Amino acid sequence: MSAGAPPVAIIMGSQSDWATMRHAAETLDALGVPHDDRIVSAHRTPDRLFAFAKGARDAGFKVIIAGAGGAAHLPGMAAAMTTLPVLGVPVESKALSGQDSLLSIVQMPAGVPVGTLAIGRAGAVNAALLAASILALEDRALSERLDAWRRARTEEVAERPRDDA
Ligand code: RP5
Repeated sequence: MSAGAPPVAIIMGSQSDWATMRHAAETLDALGVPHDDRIVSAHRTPDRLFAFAKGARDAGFKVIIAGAGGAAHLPGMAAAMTTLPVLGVPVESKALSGQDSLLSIVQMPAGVPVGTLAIGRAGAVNAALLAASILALEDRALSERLDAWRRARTEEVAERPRDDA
């Protein structure tokens, strides 16, 4: 298999997860990190998940960001089939506000790690930042873009609150 994939794969259990996971994609875009975004459902497309996770390293991916909601098996199942770093994003569910997603993703047994982020948008953004940090270990230019991104966030914070904000 060729190693031509971008460094980050963003996978999600459903089209409905994209509203959350697009924040990971946009953050990677802002940092100049290419990514491949795919719907890969642990429940509805298990063969697709198997093929993706088993082939991810040979395809050239370096980090996997996996978002899912409810009975959110996707990150854990992906981690079961690859030793690439897997960052899990709990998508906010209607029934339990994402607490089901969070607990499904975070409570992995010892031996199969999933780096679990916060529920929803914050988790998606931070998963992208962590993925970039991992890649920046061996990419000085990306490390400098990450520093600049963080500086820009700091500079956005006003000294005093405004009435019209
Ligand atoms: C999970 O079920 C998906 O990750 C999604 O968050 C949730 C609901 O999926 P849909 O019914 O919207 O396709 O597998």
